[in-house]
Amino acid sequence: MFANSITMCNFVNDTVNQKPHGADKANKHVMKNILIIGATGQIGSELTMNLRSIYGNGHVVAGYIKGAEPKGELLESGPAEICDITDAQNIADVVRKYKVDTIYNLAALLSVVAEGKPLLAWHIGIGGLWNVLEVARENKCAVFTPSSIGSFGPGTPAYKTPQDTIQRPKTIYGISKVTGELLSDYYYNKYGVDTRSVRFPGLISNVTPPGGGTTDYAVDIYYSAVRGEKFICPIAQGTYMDMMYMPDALNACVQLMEADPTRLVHRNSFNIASMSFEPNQIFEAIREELPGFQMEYQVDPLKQAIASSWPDCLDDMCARNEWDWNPQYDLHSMTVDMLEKLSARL
Ligand code: AKB
Repeated sequence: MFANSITMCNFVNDTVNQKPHGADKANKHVMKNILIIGATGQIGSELTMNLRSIYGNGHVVAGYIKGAEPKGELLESGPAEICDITDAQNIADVVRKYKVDTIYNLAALLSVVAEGKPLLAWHIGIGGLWNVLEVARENKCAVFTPSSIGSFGPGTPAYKTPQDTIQRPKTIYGISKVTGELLSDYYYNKYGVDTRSVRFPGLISNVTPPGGGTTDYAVDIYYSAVRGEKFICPIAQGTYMDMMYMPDALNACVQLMEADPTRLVHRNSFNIASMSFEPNQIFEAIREELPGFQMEYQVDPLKQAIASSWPDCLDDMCARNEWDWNPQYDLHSMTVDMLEKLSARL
């Protein structure tokens, strides 16, 4: 399967030192027609609607795979196409049909699921990325591919993790994220493909729940609180991780792709941060709004091992300096909004 998806790509035999073709090196990239691969996932479902509200419904194509078809507003508000990241020809066809200039590559298995299916995680994360980058090179598209706090490992400085530092993750998720960062930089340096990326923390949203991540507890806890249930926490007290509310994450996706390329010293991938907390702190933040809420710890060994290998909090000064990253939500304001939106919906 992996070999197939690679041989479908049409590689160019360039030398290592060839200069980028440069289309995006000096000029500001303008997003006109956008393809989102993985449009029905946790980030994709909200990013698609967000981009449609900015660039116009007809200019944002929701790419999905069989079994994860868009529904409701996502389906009705704009174009949708099957777009399987493991099939380079399929991606190229959609890109040409809609004259796509920007691809958001959001197809991935999250950290816990990836540990159970390492080959599939690599096949989607790296084989798929390679397909996207080749199609982007041939069609002069810009590409956004998220990395993660999972790209760091136990040897990384855990507190205020610098932008450029040790990246020796222990999970296949992290290994594919680091490889993805390097491959994206390679395509920028060698071919001038306008690749950009952020290292997402755990993302918290009241719309589409995540599936199979280490940070999912910080979403699940709100659902338990609103349903009046006791929350069973799989992550140990004292385990700090960076987290972010989805509206800030969506802004990061748009802001970075619109950033002036002449200001970007880094590309793949930027540390971004807005809040860092451990389970007891989010529990207390919820209890301020819902005093009867209860939580008990039943630590999941796999999730805990992954969480313990990740940083406590990232230093995001490069993102702030190079493209004016400036998140709006902290733990309190996110908690108030999450509880209000979930209560209204559930
Ligand atoms: C996960 O937990 O796998 C993701 C991530 C931090 O990349 N949410």
